[in-house]
Amino acid sequence: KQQRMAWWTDSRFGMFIHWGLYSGAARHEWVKHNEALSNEQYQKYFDQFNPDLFDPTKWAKEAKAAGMKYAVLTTKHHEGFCLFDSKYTDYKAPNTLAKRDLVKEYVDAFRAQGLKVGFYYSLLDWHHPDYVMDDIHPLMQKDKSKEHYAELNKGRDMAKYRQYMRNQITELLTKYGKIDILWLDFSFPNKKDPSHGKGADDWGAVELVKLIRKLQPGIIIDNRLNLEEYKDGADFETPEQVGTKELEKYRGHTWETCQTFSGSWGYYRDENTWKTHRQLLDLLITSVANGGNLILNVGPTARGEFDYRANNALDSLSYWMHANNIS
Ligand code: FUL
Repeated sequence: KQQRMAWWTDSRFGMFIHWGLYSGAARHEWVKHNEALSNEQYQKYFDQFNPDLFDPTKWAKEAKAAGMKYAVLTTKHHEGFCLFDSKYTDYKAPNTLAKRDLVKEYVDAFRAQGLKVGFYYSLLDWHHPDYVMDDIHPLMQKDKSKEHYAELNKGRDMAKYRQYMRNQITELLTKYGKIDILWLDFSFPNKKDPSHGKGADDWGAVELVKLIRKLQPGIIIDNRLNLEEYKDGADFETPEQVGTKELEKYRGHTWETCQTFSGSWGYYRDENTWKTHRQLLDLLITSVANGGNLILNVGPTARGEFDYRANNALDSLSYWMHANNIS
């Protein structure tokens, strides 16, 4: 384990990229849940998805200039839409106006800049017809009664969904060369009520990890399968949006804190809570000082661009790296 983690521990700083149909709604990657939208209501973001400004080389150069050494892109977020060309679904970028596999272009561009390449893959799926709905599913938001739960889930089969995940993860880990990180998201620990949310067993987590390690022996995996017993299942902890003062709690662990510029992970046009450049630097410095990594998130627009506020933030980090002779 220590061997496969060496490059990562040394890297300290990475870029998270949350990009999907929700980028078009431009008001949080959980918009389907937050507004209890049906598949029909959500369809317009698929029909209109047209990333005409997508230039992953530009993204990769910005990440590199800011001192980041690796990136993790949402190949599929909770909404279920796939940025890659999967045999197992029609709900994917090649079937939108993008007409192509966007993951492939990301991989090629970031690798060409010398950055390590990671995939985020959501365990939750709010679009798949076999995914058993729970309390946090968009369609459960208006009525959380047992009757509604039973009615919505008639005919749904998690075993089929588990197979779908295995198939897609196999595609991701066999079609794009060496993948450095797999960031699976997420499980509820100690889940008691199956209608509440899902945990390791629902994902078939032990089998999944074996498959992943077989396909990509050098890959590192986050801890969000929440496998309490099986030690091979998690390489690093993932404290999310924690303040700088809390980070010392993780000393001595292997960890990466994931943080946003403004609160949401997906592009949120009207969010006015952007961290100052000084706050971002504080985050980076305290993460490293406490022995961890920082993965800072950018939520590109649906057209495929970084927002000007994200560009400014990255520029300020880049300036700091340059001024301090860090490359
Ligand atoms: C969370 C997700 O629900 C968020 O949307 C985001 O992807 C974050 C990194 O992990 O659990």
